[in-house]
Amino acid sequence: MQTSQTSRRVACASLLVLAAALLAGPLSSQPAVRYDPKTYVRRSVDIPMRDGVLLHLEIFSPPAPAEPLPFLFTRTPYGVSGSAARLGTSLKELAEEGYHFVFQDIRGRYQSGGTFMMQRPPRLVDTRGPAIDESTDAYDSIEWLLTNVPTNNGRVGMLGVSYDGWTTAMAMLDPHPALKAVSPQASPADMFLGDDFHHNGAFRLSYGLEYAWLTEATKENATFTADRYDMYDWYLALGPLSNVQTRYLKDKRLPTWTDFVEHPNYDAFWQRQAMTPYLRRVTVPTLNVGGWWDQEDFYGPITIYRTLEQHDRNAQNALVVGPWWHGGWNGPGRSIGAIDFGSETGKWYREQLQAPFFAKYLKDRGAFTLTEATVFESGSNTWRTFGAWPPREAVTRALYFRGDGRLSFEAPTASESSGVDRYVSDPARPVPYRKRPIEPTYYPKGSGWRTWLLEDQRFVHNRPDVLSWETEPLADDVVLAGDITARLFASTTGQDADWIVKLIDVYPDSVAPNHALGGYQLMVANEVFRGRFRNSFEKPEPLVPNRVTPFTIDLHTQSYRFQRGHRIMVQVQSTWFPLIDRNPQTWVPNIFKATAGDFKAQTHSIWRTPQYPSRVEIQTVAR
Ligand code: PG9
Repeated sequence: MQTSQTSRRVACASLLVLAAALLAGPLSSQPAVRYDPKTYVRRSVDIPMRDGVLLHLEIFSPPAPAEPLPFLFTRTPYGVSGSAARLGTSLKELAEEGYHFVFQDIRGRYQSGGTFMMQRPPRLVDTRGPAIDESTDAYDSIEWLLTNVPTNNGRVGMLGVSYDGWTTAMAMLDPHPALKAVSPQASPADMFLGDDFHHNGAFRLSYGLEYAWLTEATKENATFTADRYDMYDWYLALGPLSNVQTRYLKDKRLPTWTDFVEHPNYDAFWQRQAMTPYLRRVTVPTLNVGGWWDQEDFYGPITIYRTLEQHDRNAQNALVVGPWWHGGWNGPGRSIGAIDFGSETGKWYREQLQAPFFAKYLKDRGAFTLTEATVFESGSNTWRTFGAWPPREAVTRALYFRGDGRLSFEAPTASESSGVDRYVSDPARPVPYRKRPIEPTYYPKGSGWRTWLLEDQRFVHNRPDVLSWETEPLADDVVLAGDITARLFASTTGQDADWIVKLIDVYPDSVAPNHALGGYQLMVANEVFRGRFRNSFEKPEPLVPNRVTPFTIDLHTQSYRFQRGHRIMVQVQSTWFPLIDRNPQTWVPNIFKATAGDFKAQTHSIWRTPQYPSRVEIQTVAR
């Protein structure tokens, strides 16, 4: 509580700060006062939303701010109890600058009232009261903050990672007028096409089930447990997806699991939850943040950036992507697993981009200008900036699959008119997506989940059901900067198949000074495509057995320098277990309801002829 003496001191200090700010011009580069994160004072409060539901807030403010401060607001389903510690770690740069930090439990989670709904679609009418969604909850909370928290400057910024990034994006759709800047970080955009729960219609089994359990088994995060350590074995023993309810969940209902089962295609349920239809204008300056090796939501931040970009008349929409796992920018960001990126990229981002971004838009402070695209180029391990992403100057080059496992910038010649490579994909012996044993996604601590995208792919190289094509050692650097697209011509003896394509940097046999990296196969881009969706995600169709069929697979985007002496490799396989559920490879209308007998081994063929030139296209820049 403030005494009248401290109020007078604050008022005097505020006048001095104002005078200093006027003398220094509108954008002075140094904060006038530094705040100590350890001294922030906490206040807990439950505040009413427009439908009367109470949401829980924790507010942290400097004890006697020297000036009216803006708010930084995060809305989360994961509980606000750890928020205080963040002021001294991931939010340290901002806390030193001085903000009112506000953390809120969203509806139905932890200490908030109401009902949790996984990614509540915007403005779904609640028949029992006025329409609410995450956007209105953000709006109502901001309204309350402005009138109930003293010494605020009337401006609010929002930020958060993943679900908290998504609630940030929801708040910007129809923003409160005081919302002046947002940073949605690793926000999902579409759970059927590219984020946590499915990729191109292929179900992310281990993530989907374990996350539904985490958030829906109880009101607070629940630990997913299994009676085996290696989840590869556990999921295989569980059998078809129809056994999840009967053998694991039993009488327990997880609404999200039921939704997976009832919505196997891209129907209205997934479409109304997807973000892009709602992104019709850039409402406030927006710093989109993503990680090149984000194991959960990479499609989301890139898609949100690109969709907003089409409406960005005032250059207020920007992109930052670094060498990070999901949320890795909140840590040091120096390395992932065996791969060292040469500097503390997370710290750099927080100091050089995040803190100046909010200082500019919430405090009119600093000389920061919003750069369109700031991307970390791994390989050379340098930050680069571009006026557009992908860069306007990028050119597309194709890496063709050739005979004898070769990969080449030259297309197949007439003498290769029968070129094909085949493998048997057996759902009973799926390829593990990461090295076994595979721990559950989040627990125990130290699970390989965060780092798996950077694992050495030699653990599956030369398996009979994993095909590889590889270039000669590169004579010059190849600088990937932009999009990557696989164009496969494939056939199968079955009626459905998954195609997993991985673009890989193969290190030279000997690497100095870190000899252990010799021959390392580092995945630079990857994706899965479920064949039944090749013509439509809404209306799947069986594949015609043995008919060569084109598949276009978006491997997303990267900034990566394949260095001279390295090789480029592409691997293709049809299982990635238990990350992706097994495709029965026979026709069933709903794989969630398939029986054990529906799963059959099939022979898949990847064609590499002048007529069917399977390839991976990459966008490159000269240097
Ligand atoms: N990737 C998580 C998530 C976000 C949104 C919906 C479902 C899951 C997360 O880390 O929050």
